[in-house]
Amino acid sequence: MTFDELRRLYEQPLFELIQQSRSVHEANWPENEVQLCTLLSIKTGGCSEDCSYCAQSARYNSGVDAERLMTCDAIMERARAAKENGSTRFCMGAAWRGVRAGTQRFEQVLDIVRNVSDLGMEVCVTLGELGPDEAQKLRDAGVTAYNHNIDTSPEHYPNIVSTHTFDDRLRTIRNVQDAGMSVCCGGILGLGESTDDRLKMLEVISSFNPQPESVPINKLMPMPGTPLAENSGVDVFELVRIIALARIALPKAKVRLSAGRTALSEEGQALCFFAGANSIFYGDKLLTAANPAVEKDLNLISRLGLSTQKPNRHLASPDADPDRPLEPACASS
Ligand code: SAM
Ligand code: DTB
Ligand code: SF4
Repeated sequence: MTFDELRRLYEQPLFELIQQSRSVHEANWPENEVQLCTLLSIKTGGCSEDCSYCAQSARYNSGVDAERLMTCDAIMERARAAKENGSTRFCMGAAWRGVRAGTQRFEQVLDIVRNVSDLGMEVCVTLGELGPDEAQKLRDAGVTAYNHNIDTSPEHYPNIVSTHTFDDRLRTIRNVQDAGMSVCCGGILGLGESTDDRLKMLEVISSFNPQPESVPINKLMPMPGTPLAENSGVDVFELVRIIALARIALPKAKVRLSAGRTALSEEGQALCFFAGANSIFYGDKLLTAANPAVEKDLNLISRLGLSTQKPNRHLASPDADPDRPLEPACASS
């Protein structure tokens, strides 16, 4: 969808915009389901990059210490618990600039992915920059979706990050698509961007071919010690408008109401679901920051008469090898 089309939609009164996004939503997602995705930071902190919103950058005194990559066994324990709690997607994040094939840590990640993939949930990872080779190996190991956000408009991006470029992000996304993984790509509201920046971000995301399978919309959680620690919040109706636009511009994508729900009322979240959001991160913690409690989320979903998404076996492991046992042990155990 072009910038001008997005702008025209955006300029309508809120209720008209929501009416349109609701009808796109009903046509494409008649089930009234919310997908529950569990997020786990498998490698926290100490990142070389300078993303000015991120508590995991080694450049800021955010109080988040650098940790080592979690063991495969510890990750499997969390993945099994996530499945038992009703998650249909397990997303693993690492605070790295990127990964390189042939390194020990990449081999460890592949082992982790193979194991998690055999649990039958969708497997998403976000590990930073990927080349074509790394993308292919991740896909072969069982990754269903790769999260790589463009975060904001191409114009605003250099104000937020200096250690890599917007084009670097696009290149990784291309590599992910060429390898046959789904793309999960969204952004953050509250980085000091203008409305036009938000619309340009959606213009870029909706122009991907194929369109992303999921679009996380994060609301900045201002992290102490980062350059954006004092940024002011995002108006809830602005958030709802961007969700509505994402729903219209990407009718088949999961629109994920992502970071920042702890600062949103239940009514605000309900409006986001009504406007087109159909997925959340589920569990008391995001990567380093807080998320609403599991019971609170289940309670809200139930009071709204929504249901939680059933597992999608088709997406669960695109290349699962029928000869491999369902749950092999981690290589290191
Ligand atoms: N290092 C990888 C990368 O940059 O793609 C993966 C991890 S990174 C933390 C994943 C995404 O989390 C970022 O692209 C950003 O959209 C989101 N994020 C990080 N910190 C945030 C914050 N303080 N508030 C809202 N979203 C945040
Ligand atoms: C995404 O767009 N949001 C998630 C996930 N992808 C990896 C991360 C949110 C991070 C929030 C800040 C934190 O926990 O440090
Ligand atoms: Fe590193 Fe990702 Fe955080 Fe940027 S957003 S500092 S690349 S972990």
